[in-house]
Order: sequence, then structure tokens, then C-alpha cells
Amino acid sequence: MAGFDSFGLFAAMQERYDPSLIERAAQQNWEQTRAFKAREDSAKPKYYCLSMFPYPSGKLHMGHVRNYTIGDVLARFHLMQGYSVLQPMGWDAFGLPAENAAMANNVAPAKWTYANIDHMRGQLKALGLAIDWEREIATCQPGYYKWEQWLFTRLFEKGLVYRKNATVNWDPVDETVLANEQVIDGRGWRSGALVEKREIPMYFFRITQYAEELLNELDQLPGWPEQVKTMQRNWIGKSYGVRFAFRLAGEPDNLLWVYTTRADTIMGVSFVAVAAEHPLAARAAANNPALAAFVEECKRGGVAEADLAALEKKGMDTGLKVVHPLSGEEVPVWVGNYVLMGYGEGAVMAVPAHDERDFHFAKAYGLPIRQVIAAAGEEFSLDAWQEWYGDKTRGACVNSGKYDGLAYEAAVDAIAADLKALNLGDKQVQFRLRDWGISRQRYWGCPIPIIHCEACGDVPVPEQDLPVVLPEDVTITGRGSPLAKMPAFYECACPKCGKPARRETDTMDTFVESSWYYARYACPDADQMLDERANHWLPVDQYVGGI
Ligand code: ANZ
Ligand code: ZN
Repeated sequence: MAGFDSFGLFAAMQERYDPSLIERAAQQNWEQTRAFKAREDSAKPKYYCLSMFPYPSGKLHMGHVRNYTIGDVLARFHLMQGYSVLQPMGWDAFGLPAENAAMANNVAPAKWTYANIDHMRGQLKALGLAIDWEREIATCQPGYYKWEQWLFTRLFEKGLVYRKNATVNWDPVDETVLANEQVIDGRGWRSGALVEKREIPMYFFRITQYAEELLNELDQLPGWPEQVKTMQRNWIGKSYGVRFAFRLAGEPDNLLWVYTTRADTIMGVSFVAVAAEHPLAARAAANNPALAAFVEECKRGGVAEADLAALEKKGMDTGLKVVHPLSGEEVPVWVGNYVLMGYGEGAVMAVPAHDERDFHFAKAYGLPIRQVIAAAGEEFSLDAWQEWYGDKTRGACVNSGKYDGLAYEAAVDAIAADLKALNLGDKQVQFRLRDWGISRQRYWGCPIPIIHCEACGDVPVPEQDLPVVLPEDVTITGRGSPLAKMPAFYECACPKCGKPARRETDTMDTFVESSWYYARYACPDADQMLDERANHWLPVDQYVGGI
């Protein structure tokens, strides 16, 4: 902190504290002496203080000031304690607001973003934070996102990135995909049009491959609050259940698979409910216009799970029947708007007596409700749902033939074994965690480095051709992505066979950039994704987030 004392003296000599004079002088001195330059000095203990990097929205707000002040106090404290300190700053610079601003103000997203960065950098500097500005990064710069594209191609080659169809919110007027938060009461936030669900090809990070490891490692995390670990565990959502099949009535080779965590209630099944997107729903709807209309209605509206959970439970009989694998009884197949296509098998065995959603559904549509679990001292009544009906830790099977008297675990074991003997199912572990869909049909983002060739399929862009640079001089109309209208961008040669091919025009979710910036700060000028300096600075010693 060279020069600090003379500034103290200088300040003491003034009658009044004049921040523009005193602080500017101090800040200039810090800049000239590179007082906050982070040095990889192995003789000192290191301290890496990472504050959540800001989105360059225009101006700093008090949330920024609060957050960065907390980080700054910690950084300066450790500097004074003799640590070698890294306190970097950068910009989470890609994202939708730049496109919206572009439409509103008729300015290209890049220009808007860089102007905001300049303004906000000036504000941050005026705050006098102990930041090493030589490590500044902006995620919209090719020097940053080149390495993100490089990592994407490596993951793609390893099979950890793959392409599959996924359902998105589609605005038919703006001809664009909407994020969940852009769907308001089932309508596009800008156009007001009724939003549809659409299936489009997207790229996914295979994060579910690490579900078990993520879950196990949570126990090893030192010093994390128990509530946070619980939240993480629930997000990963390991579930132990049974996957089994019903045969279609009259078509014994046609199987309808379901996933249940309550196989012990299997003798209480009174119908099966499938998602609107389930193939059986489509099959039944083909010659049933009322059902087809209902399926369409379910497909409208957002795809967010929270929205689906809040929906009024609605359904319709498909007219199809399936045979219960253990009782031989025929049960109807319904389409239910509360069944998610993306979880388990997209179909559930409905047990209205012991599942709350099924209970309300069965009451609404006059379907049978059969009690198959009894708990000591509790009365079962159809009048209202009671908590204990769904509590697997209480009671034992009743009205369930040979399984009567068995408690949860023993009943699940016996029933899973019987299903397995029939070759119709087995125990299964499911995770709630989904693979991460990272494709965005947006312009202002990191281009996905894939080339589509008719002969070779999806070909990753070779390393020597990276980065795939995002053109910055564009007009945003709000209709579709400008990249898909720029032949100069998408027309290319296949890196494998040389034939004419088409470059991917989707970009990556901005959370991909914010997943690794903390590491890039260690070596922002490296001519590779990361170098040895990452080993010096990582892990982050203190993260300050929550702007
Ligand atoms: C029958 C049953 C009876 C169920 C009962 C619960 C209580 P977790 O714990 O989250 O894994 N389910 C399965 N697939 C579904 C889907 N695609 N959409 C909506 N619901 C689905 O939840 C598993 C339970 O959620 C399963 O167990 C199934 O309902 C439902 F008394 O099966 B259960
Ligand atoms: Zn090719």
C-alpha cells in the first residue's frame, strides 16, 4: 500500500473531505503502482476473492455496490494480512436484454453491451475497489468464448455433449423460442400470442452422468450449510422405485411402461395416466377429435415444471385399456395434464387412495378410489385427502391379496420380484436431475461450434478454425435469429469431406459462460483454456454472490 500514508496526510490537510480530489488521487496512485495486481507468489499464502460478475445492463445499482464492497473489504483485509490476493472483475456480457435493447433503441447488441461495459467500469473504478483490472474479461469477446467452443468440441467428441429433440416454448407471431420467464399466463411477453410447445433439435450437456458422484461428494464439502446441501440433494433428486409395464388389452405385445416410487400400492391402481406428448395419447387422438383437441390444449402453455405443478388437474379418457400385471384386471388409460413427458416413462400408475394428485383427479372424474394401505388408529374416508394416505413410513398393505400385512420396503421387494418374474419390470433408480439443454435460438450468445453435413452428420469445428466468431454488425428484428438469415455466417464447407455444409446458428445458454469464468480469471491471457496459474489460484477462497 505504497503512498497510503502520504494520502492520509494529504487528506488530513484539507478542511473538508472532497472525494473527487482525494479519491481520484489515491486511485491514480494505486493504478500507477499496480497496487492490486495479483501475483502468483508462492512464498505467500494465496487468497482468491471472487465476486459474482455483473451483467452489463447499463448502470451499477446499489446491489452491485453492496456486493462488491463486501468482497473488497475481504480482499483488502487479506492483503494487509500478507496474503497474495486475487480480486478480479469482468462482464457476463451475452444474453437476451441486449437483444431487447437493440430492438427498442435500434442499436446493435454488441455496441450497446460495450458501451454499458465502459460506463459501468468507470463507475466501479470510481468506487476505488482493490481490483486487478489487468485480468478483466468480457464473455462476449472471441478471446474468451473461443475456449468455451473448444471445450464444447472436446465434450462432443467424448459423447458428453449430444443432440436430441426437446420441447420449447414457441411464439408463433415472433417466430421465436421463448424462455420460461418470457411466457406470461401462457402468452408471449412481447407479442401476446398464445404460446405453443414445439419439438426442436437441441444440444445437451450430459450432466446426469455425474448425478451419483455429485450426490456423494456433497457429504465431503467442508463447511457448507446443511440447508444448502439439502437443496442440492433434492435438486439431484435420487429416487428409488420400480419401472414396470402394463400390456395393452387385446394387444399383449404392446407395453405401456410406468415409473413408480410406491410399488407397494400397486393393487390400488384404478387407471393409468399418460402425458399429452405420450405416443399412446397421439394414437388414441388420431380417431377422437375431442381427445385431439384436449391433447393440443395440454401442449399449449409453458414448459416450466413449476407452472405444470400449479395447473388445475385435467384429463380425458383415451378409451384404451391396459391389463394390470398382477391382478389381471383391465384399467382405463387417461391423458393427464400433470404427467410430465420428460420424467420417468411419461406415464404413471394412478393410485388415487395414496397419491394426492391422483386423489383429486379421481374425485373430479368419478374414477374408483381403492384403499390399499392402512395405518393403525387412522380412518380412511373419501371426503378429503389426509396426509397419512401418502405416507410410506406408516401402515401396511390391505386389500392387496398376498401382499397384505407387508410394510413399504417388504411390499416393494415382493412386488418388484413378482414383476421381474413376469419379465415386466424391475427396481430402478431415477434422478430428477436433467441433462442441461444449452441451445438457445438467440443471436447474442456464443455460437455453437458444429457444422451440419449431409454426408458426415454433426461435425465439430476443428481447433484451428476456432473461434467461430459471432458477427457483431447485425439488425435485430425480433423475428427469428439474424444468424439464420446470414448466408455469410452459415454457409461453410464440411471440415471432414469438404462438401458444402451448414453452420449451426443456435448459440449457447449464457450460463455456460458463467460456469467457468472464475477459472479463466486465473489466466485471462492464456493461449489455451487454462494454464498452470489456475492451479495456483483455485479453488476460490471466498465467493460473494447475490447481486
Ligand atoms: C404411483 C404412486 C402411488 C405414486 C402413490 C406416488 C404415490 P419422485 O419421488 O419424484 O420420483 N410420476 C412418475 N412419473 C411421472 C411423470 N412422468 N409425471 C408426473 N408424475 C410422475 O416421484 C415418483 C412418483 O411420481 C411416482 O410414484 C409416480 O406416482 C409419479 F401412492 O406412482 B407414483
Ligand atoms: Zn461432410
